[in-house]
Amino acid sequence: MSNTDSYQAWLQYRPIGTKKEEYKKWLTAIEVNEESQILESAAAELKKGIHSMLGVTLVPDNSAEGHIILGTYEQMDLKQYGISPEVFRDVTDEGYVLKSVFEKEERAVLLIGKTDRGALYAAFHLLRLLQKEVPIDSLEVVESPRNQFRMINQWDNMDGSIERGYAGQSIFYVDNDFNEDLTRVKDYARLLASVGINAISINNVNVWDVETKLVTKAFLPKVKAVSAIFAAYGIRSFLSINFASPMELGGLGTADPLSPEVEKWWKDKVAEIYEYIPDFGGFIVKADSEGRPGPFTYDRGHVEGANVLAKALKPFEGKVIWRCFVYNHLQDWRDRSTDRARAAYDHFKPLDGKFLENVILQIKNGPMDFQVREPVSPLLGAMKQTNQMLEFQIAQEYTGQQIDVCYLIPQWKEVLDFDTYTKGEGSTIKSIVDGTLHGYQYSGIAAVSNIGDDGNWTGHTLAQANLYGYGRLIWNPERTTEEITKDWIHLTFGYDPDVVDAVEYILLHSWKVYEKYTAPLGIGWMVNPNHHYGPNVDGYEYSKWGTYHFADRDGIGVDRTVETGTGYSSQYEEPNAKVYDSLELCPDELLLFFHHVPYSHRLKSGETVIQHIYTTHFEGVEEVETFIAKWNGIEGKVDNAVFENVKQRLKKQRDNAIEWRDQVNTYFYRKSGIPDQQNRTIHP
Ligand code: GCV
Repeated sequence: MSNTDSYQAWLQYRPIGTKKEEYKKWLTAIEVNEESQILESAAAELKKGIHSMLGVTLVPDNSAEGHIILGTYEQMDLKQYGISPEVFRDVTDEGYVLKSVFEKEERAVLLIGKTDRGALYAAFHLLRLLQKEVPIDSLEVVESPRNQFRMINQWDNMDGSIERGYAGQSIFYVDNDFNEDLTRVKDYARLLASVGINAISINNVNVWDVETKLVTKAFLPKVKAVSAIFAAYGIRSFLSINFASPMELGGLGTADPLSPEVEKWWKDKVAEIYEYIPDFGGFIVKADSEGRPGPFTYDRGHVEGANVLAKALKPFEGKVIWRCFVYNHLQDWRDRSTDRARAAYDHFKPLDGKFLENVILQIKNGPMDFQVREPVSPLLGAMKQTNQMLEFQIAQEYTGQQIDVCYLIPQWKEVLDFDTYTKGEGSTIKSIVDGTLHGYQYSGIAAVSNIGDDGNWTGHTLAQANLYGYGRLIWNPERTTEEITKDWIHLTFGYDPDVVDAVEYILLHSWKVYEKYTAPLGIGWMVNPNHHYGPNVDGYEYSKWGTYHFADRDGIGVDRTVETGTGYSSQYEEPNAKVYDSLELCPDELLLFFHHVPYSHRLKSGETVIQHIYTTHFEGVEEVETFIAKWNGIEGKVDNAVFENVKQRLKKQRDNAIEWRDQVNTYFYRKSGIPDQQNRTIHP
C-alpha cells in the first residue's frame, strides 16, 4: 500500500496469490441481466477489481465457461440454477443471493439482488471474498442488511471547511460553491457503497447563509449532479435545511410552521426539489439547538416543526430526519430541570405518537455529545410510536481528532448491544434501530463522516478503519469487532502476520487507552472549549458555579440520582434506573457520570477513585508507548509513506497523552491533596 494507494483505502484489489488460477476458471466473463445504472456500477466495480486482482478483463458473454451473472431476481431464471424463489421471500430489497454453480463443465457465479441495489452489494461481497482469497467453488450466501437507513452525515460547509473535520477540506465544496471536479465524490460513493451505506446528507446540519440556498435554483442543478453520482451507487441524497428558509429565501415575514403561507412555501419548495431530483431522500433538521432557528420562536414545538416539512415531503415519499440534539446551551444545567443529559428525553418523550409517519427522530448515542464514555441515551427506544434513528460520530471530535488513534467499533458495539428493557429483557438498541422491537416504519443509523480531501481520506490512515467498520457493523450488528477489524486489516494491508498482529493490537486497545489518559469513569468534558482538542480540566463550565465534573477539595462527579441529584437516572427503564441510581450497583466506568463521590471512594476494582485517576493516566501513556513499539516493529512491512503517516501521529499521540496525564493528575492532586500510592511523579 503506497501513499497514493492509501487513497484506495480498503479497495486495494492487490494481485491474487495462490488462488489466482483457480479464480480464473470462474471469472472470465460477465452477463448483466437488466439495464440499470446501479447494475452498471456493479459491473464496473467487478471489472475493475477483477482486472486488478487477476489481470483478467471480463468480457460481456453468457456462454463463456466461467462467468458472473449479475442482476435482479425477477429477471433471472432461478430454477435453471437450482435456486428456489422461496429463498428470496425473506430477502429484503437490498439483500441478495451469492451462489456458485458448477454443472456440466459450466461454472457460474450468480450475484442476484432482490433489487439492483442488492446486486451491487453482492458484487462488493464477491470482491471482498476474492481479496481474502477464500474458495469460491461452493458459495451459498443469503444476505439482507439489518438496518433500513444506513446513513452518513457530512458536516461540510460550502466555503470548503468541515465542522469537526480532521482530514483536510471538503471534497464537495470550495469557495461557496460545489467543486467542479467531482471525481472524489464518486470515489467516496464507491467506498461507501462497498460497506453498504445507502443514504447521505451532503451539507452540515448547521445551515448557514450560503447553504440555505442549496434548495434554490442557484444550486439545485449541482445538488442533482452530486445526487446522481451517489444514486448510481445506491445511495440516496438528503439536504440539511434551515428552518427559517421561508423567511430567508421566500421573503415571508414568518417561519411559523402553523402559518398557511409557510406550509405552502415548503410544499412548493419540496415539489421544486423533486423536479430536479426525483429520488431525493428528504431533509435533515437541526432546529432550536445551539442557536439554530426552529419552531420555538413561534411558541410551537418539535411536532409542528417536523410535521410541516413531513406533509410537504409525503407525496414524494421523502423523509424528515429531525435531530434530538436539543438542549439549552446558555443555561446553568445544574438546575435539576436543565441538566444537559436530561434534555433530549425531557423534550421529546412527551411527544411520542404525535409526529407524522415520515418523520424519523435522530438521537445521539449518548445523552451528552460523543464523549469517550457516556451511558446510552435513554430516549432511544423510549418512544414506541415514533420512528427513531441512532446517531454516531465517526469523526473523532472528542476522541483524538484523528491524530490520536481511537477505534470506535468496540464503543458502538456496546451501544448496539445495550439492553434498554423498554419491552422487557432483550430490548436492545440494535433491535430498536432495526425497527423490529417497536415495529417502526422507518429507522436505522446515521453517523457523522470522518473524511476530507487528505490523500488518505481520514488524515490518520488507521482512522479509515472507523469508516469501514461503521458500514460493516450497521449492515449486521451481530458481526464481531474482531471480525470487522481483521477484515479491514486484510483488505487494507494484506496478510503479513506481523502487520496484522500489530495493527490489530493497536486498534483493539485504542479506545480504552484513549479513555485512560483522558477522562476517567464517565466524567468527560475535560477538554479545551470550542475546538475540543487537548486537556483543559476546568475548560467546560456552563455556569459561574462550576464545571462539568463538579470536582472540589472533597470529591468529583455529577449527582444524577433521584434523591439528591438531577434525577436523570430515572429516565431509564428498570432495572437500569436502579443500577445507575445506586452507588453500589453503578458500573465503575460510569460512576462519575451518575454520582458525586469523595476521592477516597472505593471502586468495584478495589482502587480508590483518586488512585484510579492517577494509575489510568500513567498506564495510558505507557500503552501509547507500546503502540509505538508495535508500529515500529513493522517498519519495512507496510509502505513507507503509510508507515510515516502513522508513526508521526503516534508520536504526537504520545505527546498528547503525556500532556493529558500531567494536567489531569496534577489537577486532582492539587484538589485532593492525596499522593499517588506508588509515589510516581505527578507534577513534573
Ligand atoms: C454540527 C456538537 C459539536 C457541534 C455540532 C453539534 C451537533 O456540539 O461540537 O460542532 O454541530 O454537536 O451535533 O449539532
